[in-house]
Amino acid sequence: MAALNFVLSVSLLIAFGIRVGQADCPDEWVQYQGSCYFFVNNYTTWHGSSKYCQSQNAELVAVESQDENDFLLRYIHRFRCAFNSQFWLDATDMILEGVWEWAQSLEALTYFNWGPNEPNGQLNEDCIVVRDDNGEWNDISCTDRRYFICEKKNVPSSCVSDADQVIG
Ligand SMILES: [Ca+2]
Ligand SMILES: [Ca+2]
Repeated sequence: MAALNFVLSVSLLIAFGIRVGQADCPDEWVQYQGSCYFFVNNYTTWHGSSKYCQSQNAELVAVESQDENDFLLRYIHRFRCAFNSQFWLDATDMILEGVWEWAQSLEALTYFNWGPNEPNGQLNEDCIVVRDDNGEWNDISCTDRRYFICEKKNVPSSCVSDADQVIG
């Protein structure tokens, strides 16, 4: 009996462990390393993009590593026909020129992927887009229109949504 209990506990732990590791993304969102991403097929300003993401309980994408930049670029290339354009990031230097922060957290950027001679916009270019062809970044005017990607960070695991279903 004790042995059976042990086997059951281990099985439950393994099942639980596997489920905890999985993120649960809404339909049409893509999961990558603890975040869900939504590639929005809508061409608008940085503020408009940011507002839209917030309406989805998300933020404009914060790209914090080469890994994440590479993932986004791979995805953009897969859907090249739908998204033949650059994408807004959540970063801005509108508060203090030359000091780039993520708008959502106000944390300073630690990873950059500037293209050659960027950023070059000074006070006229306070928002960042990622290029769809090579993933390099460019500062441009926040009132320009571009496509964008929303990101939900630290999304709840499947077991949480399962629990919700049981309670609900
Ligand atoms: Ca600027
Ligand atoms: Ca620029």
